[in-house]
Amino acid sequence: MTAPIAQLFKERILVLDAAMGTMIQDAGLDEDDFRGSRFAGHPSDLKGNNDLLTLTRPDIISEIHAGFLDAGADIIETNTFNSTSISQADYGLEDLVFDLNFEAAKIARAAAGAATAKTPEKPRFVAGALGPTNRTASMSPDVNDPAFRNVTFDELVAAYGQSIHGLVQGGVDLLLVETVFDTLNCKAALYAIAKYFDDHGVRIPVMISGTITDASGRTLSGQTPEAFWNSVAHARPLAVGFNCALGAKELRPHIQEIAGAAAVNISVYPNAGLPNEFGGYDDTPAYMAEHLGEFARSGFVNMVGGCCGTTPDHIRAIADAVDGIKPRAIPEIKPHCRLSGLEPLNFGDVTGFVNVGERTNVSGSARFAKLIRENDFAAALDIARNQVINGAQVIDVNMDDAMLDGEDAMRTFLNLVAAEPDISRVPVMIDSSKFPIIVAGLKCIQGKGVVNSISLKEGEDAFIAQAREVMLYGAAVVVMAFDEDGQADSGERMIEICARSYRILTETVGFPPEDIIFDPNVFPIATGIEDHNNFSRDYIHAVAEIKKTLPHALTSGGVSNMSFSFRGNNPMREAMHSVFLYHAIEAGMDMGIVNAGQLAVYADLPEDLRNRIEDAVFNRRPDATERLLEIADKAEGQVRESADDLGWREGSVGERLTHALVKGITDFIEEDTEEARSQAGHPIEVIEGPLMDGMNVVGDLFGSGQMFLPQVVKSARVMKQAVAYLLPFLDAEKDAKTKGKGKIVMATVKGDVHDIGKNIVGVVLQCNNYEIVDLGVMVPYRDIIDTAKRENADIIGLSGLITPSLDEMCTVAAEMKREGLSVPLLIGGATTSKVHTAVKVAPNYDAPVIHVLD
Ligand code: THG
Repeated sequence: MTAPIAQLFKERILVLDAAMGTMIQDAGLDEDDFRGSRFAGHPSDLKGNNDLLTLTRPDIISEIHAGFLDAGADIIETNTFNSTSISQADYGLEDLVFDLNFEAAKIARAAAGAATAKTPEKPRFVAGALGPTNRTASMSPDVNDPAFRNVTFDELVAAYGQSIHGLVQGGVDLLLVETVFDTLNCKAALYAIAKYFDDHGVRIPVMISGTITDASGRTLSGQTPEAFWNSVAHARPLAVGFNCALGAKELRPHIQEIAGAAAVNISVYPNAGLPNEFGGYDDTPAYMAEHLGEFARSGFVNMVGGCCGTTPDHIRAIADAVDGIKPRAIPEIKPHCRLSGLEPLNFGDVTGFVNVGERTNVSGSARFAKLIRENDFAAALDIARNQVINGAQVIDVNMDDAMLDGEDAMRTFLNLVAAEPDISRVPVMIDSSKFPIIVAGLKCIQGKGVVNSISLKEGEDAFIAQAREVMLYGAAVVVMAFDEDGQADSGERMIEICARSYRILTETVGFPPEDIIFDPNVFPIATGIEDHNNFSRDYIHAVAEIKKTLPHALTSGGVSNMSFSFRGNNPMREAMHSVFLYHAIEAGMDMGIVNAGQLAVYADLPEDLRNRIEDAVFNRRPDATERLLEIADKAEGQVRESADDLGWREGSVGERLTHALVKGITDFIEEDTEEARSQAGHPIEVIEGPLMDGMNVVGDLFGSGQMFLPQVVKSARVMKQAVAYLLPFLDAEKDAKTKGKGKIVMATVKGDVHDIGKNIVGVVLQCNNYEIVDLGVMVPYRDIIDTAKRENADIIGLSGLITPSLDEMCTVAAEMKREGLSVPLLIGGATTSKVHTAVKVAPNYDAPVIHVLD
């Protein structure tokens, strides 16, 4: 049955109430009001404990509710923002938690009932407010100990559980987890809610509201709006959005971002502006209503209201402003796996292969194991950081070692990772064969991570129980092809076990299919044991079959396993990985655990070596293993050739530059660039000629799946160094010229950090006498538009490498139109295309929108 409130959301934009705190402050109460007779003898001060008024001055709380309802609120919030044992501990009142929540719900219920009775055509609802508490689960309060936490996930779950019990018993219509500073606190609340619903056989709608704390556009714990959504979407809330901290105007881009990502109702209840010097709030009802009215007309919102500094007058004006405007239509968003660290990682149609860094694994890296055993966490973090720098899009963390307390090591390491934004940017894959270690890890990550792994090895009951638990934390899951009879070692068994797991997960557990990642088992080949010869072939075949028959499920595997028999011969192993990956990705492999810093380029492998590896991967001839062994030593040399042997130095300067770009070699880049420059008429010709030619080769190899992101990152570094070398020459030339041809504002759009292409374009344009204002990376549209206006720009150029940037470019275009700009808009970057520019970007803007290649 659809809850009545869910039905109402389809009909109109709903209005939430305003800030209880502001109203209580205005009532000018003193210590005695807070104490009442019940707490007259309480040992500590109670003034300021607003939630206590529920028990001591219910008349005031009831009156405030009535004021909001009278102003037009459809939903009022219970006076329970701080009614958790954690927050009440400040006053020594943690034993009151049930009463506070229960009574607050009853007061609100009575007020809402009275209002509904007066106007039955406008039913009113009560939202049970669950505040963030005054502690954060993913940040350390101690600067000297970043792994320290003053509240744990379990403590939060227990505390929220008590509050939820009181609220539900008191009769709230829905629960609102609000003012979320730290998504891990929120995930604990969502866990407690789901558990409560299961244990008590009840189910009421849940709404979630995060807080963007400042101009960074992130939550206090560092997540972007979309990453926040990905972390909480598993609760399937009736609505999600933002409240508090910012005013309506400042919240606009963040609401817009989450509205674009979430296929649920969107809510917003801002403060009455940013606090002034006296801590007061200045946005008037008319001003706030104007902005929220505009949100409604722009199709961003389904529910509006007010937070700090807002009053019944604000609500009245807001209700008026949205009256009669159609609620935002819930967009259709394809079911793709959507992970997050501080930033989102969405598997879409075009994201391509995702590589997971394997190095933070005590059983997969002797060095990492040693560091963890010796408690050298700083150096262990460097390993994680290097993987991300080298292009790992997820990091696999494994602490399975007989000599370690795995749970403790997992907790410490993940808590430390959380304090490093350049690592925690990416999602975490929690890798363990011991479920308690996995759970310990899940309690430490605010993002949406991946559990690696569960399987049917202990039977269906354990599998189902573990899958249910994973779902409560909102993680995706790797399922190994493993059942009661052992690990699948034939293509048939791989497919059969994955299909059975899929059925149980989707039908019995209700696990979202897009969050299931199958690992059919990557085993070593060329071991000399005949039974092993089909392992890679079977894996590749199983991947193709899974992609074909199990809708939305993803596939993965531990790539380095397949080359174990060549341990010690890294060049050989890298060559094998590259051949294996090339074919597995072609078959549909979505992600793989790899050494992101060490991937050979398929197209670059010596042909003989590549053929022999292919023979082994596909078990194409009985002597395939022998023929690999035959050249193993030579392969080491053959492959090393590209690294050590300087044969490639014999080629033309263009060939050398291309080789350096494809291989990511910086050793000779300045010398070669200088040679090219001395031959060219103008230094810009080096960029436009040989360097661009080389990058085009990289682009083609990437496009055809023969190079991977980590390698492209290396190529980009080489390019950057070459351009940096040329810059002084370019500057010297430029100074000699006269006044510019025009001014171009350029930026990599919000959500994207890639700028090497854009920087090169900037250099080329400057050399052609354009004045460039480069705003850098991750630039919000506000800054782009403001700068273009201030600088009187002739053109705006947007750049981006990753798929989400495409949507952001549409947003920038629409905002440019809204702001009345009329300068041409250039669209460039790897994922952009002529078609997307024409079909998706251009319709948002009236002046010319032009797709540019380089
Ligand atoms: N499937 C899933 N998870 C997995 C695997 C899998 N997790 C672990 C593993 N397999 C993937 N990770 C690694 C990590 C390292 C190596 C192999 C797989 C590796 N390490 C070098 C070695 O052992 O020779 C270590 C060298 C060193 O000490 O640095 O090969 O299949 N779901």
